[in-house]
Amino acid sequence: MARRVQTSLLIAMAAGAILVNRSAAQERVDWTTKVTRQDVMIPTRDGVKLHTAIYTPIGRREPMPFILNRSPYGVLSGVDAKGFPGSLYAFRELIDDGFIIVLQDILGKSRSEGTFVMLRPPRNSKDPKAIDESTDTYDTIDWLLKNVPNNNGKAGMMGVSYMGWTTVMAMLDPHPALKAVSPQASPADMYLGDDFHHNGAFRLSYAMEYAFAMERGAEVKPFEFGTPDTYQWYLDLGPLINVEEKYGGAKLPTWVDFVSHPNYDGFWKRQAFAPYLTKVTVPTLNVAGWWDQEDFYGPLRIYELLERHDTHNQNFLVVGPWNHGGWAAGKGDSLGRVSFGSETGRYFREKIQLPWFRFYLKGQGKIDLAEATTFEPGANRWVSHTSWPERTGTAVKNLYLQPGGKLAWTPPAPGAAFAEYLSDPADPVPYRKRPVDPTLGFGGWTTWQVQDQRFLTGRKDVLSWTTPPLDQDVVVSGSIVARLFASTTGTDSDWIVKLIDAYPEPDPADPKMAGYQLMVMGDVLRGRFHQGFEKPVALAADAVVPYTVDLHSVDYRFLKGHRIMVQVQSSWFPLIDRNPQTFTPSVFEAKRGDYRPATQRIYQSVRYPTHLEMVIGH
Ligand code: PG9
Repeated sequence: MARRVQTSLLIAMAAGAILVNRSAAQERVDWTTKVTRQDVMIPTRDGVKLHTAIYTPIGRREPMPFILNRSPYGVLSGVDAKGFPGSLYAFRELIDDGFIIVLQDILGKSRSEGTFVMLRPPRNSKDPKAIDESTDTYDTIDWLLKNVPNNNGKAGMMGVSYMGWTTVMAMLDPHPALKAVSPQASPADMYLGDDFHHNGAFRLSYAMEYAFAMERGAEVKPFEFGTPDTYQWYLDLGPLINVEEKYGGAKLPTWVDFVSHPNYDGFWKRQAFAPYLTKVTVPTLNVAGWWDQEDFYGPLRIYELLERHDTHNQNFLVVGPWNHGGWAAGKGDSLGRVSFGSETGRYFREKIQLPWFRFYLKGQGKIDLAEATTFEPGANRWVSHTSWPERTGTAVKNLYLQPGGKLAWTPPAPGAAFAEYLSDPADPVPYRKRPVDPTLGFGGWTTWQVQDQRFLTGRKDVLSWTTPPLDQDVVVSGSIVARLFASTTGTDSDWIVKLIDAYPEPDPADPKMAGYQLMVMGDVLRGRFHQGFEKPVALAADAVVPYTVDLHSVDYRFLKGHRIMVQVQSSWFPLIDRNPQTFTPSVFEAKRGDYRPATQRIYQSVRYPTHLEMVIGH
């Protein structure tokens, strides 16, 4: 019987931050009828033992392959009354098909021995004694092959987010039995585009709450705010130094790393995947969600890095209409108020993920997968591509900001050269509707990117430009970049650009969405880094500066009658820490008095034509 399962934070984290929408009705499974369970401590080459839970399908005679998932979140946290973890839901179809599921606590977490290091960088390969997540995985697979009865000698790996990241680590130096992997929403670069920073802007609420949750002990322990509105809490916090002075941030290695490495230095570069993904070692199914609130940059970057070396066509990409991990459980027929017309999560699990592992680990069926498969919201259909994001036969077009809050495909005619607003750090723009409940829970965080942007209507520090109602569908499909010309009266500034689908009002085709403003893509650039992320520079007050804000790639159909909207603002709080708007060598050193209002001008003139560059059409 289908019942609503109340999923706790811990279950979610154990499941790889599988953010099962609260509303998603799931079947409650009696795992005792499906799998046997064995808990073991697996020794690795340096003598450290890793806690591992092995779930073997019942009633199968044929030798079975393994699917390994390695987690920092405590694989046995959030178990049901019979002792089975909620994370098994993500493997439901694989269990039914006869795969042995292996969940492992990584080094230093939960029941495993050793010391945890956040995103431990790959070892020095010249040091024979060095270990990393890759060697731990190798040793684990070796042990499983020798000790678990009735295995077929093959292993696969999959996981979402941190477990996607441990999957990528396993690919760097794979065990010969590792035959297929699916890294899903794995971060690839924590400075440029994933959980902790975007384009040099510090993701305050996620980064702080995550560091506190992960580094105050071996088990996950969410930060206690003691207030329902964390927006107010972060505002009251004041300068970032107070995380150390008032809340003991200096005891958390990851917080210390944030403070010690405010720029894109060797620390972040060593942790990023770019230097390591120099060959495709194992067939790889990369998975991302258009509205992933944590790691959207990562999976696309991993795909791109591997693609450069994919001489045997083993590297694939799937992007669906999902939030972080939204494909891993539940139907995926909607996200927040937005409907997709079919069960996209189920489709992915049954028609893509299961056949993928069946083919590579059991030699059954065939792989009939396009190079890249994307779901196109608006049209609500899956589209196959021969490459992603750039494709032949498509045209790059510029969408220009125009005087009077208009948008057009032609450069601006003479008129008001700029539009301006006051950005005040004492009253930053909330990134989602207040109250902003804690990030690591099941509240607004999981769907904030599809929240109706009309909650900002009336704010004078959010500027909008809009096309007339479209007389035909516009498909934006590929890379998208904002070329912004802007000035500030301050000496540093954040620039946030959002591409929005403004639904018609009334909307007979979809009455519940009438007037809705759906963010299709948005991102931030910290102005100090406009010449490079390694070295911040103060902005010259009042000077018009060209900025490039990378909006990554989208595959989205703006329907006839809808309007395309672009918004620009200078804060997104507390997702991004407040830019003091006064240059200091590091934002972590900014004092209360450095946080000052600034007047921002966005240019829309013949000389300074701010525009979005996008690939139009299929
Ligand atoms: N987004 C999470 C994360 C991954 C890696 C490092 C830090 C955070 C996660 O969901 O696991």
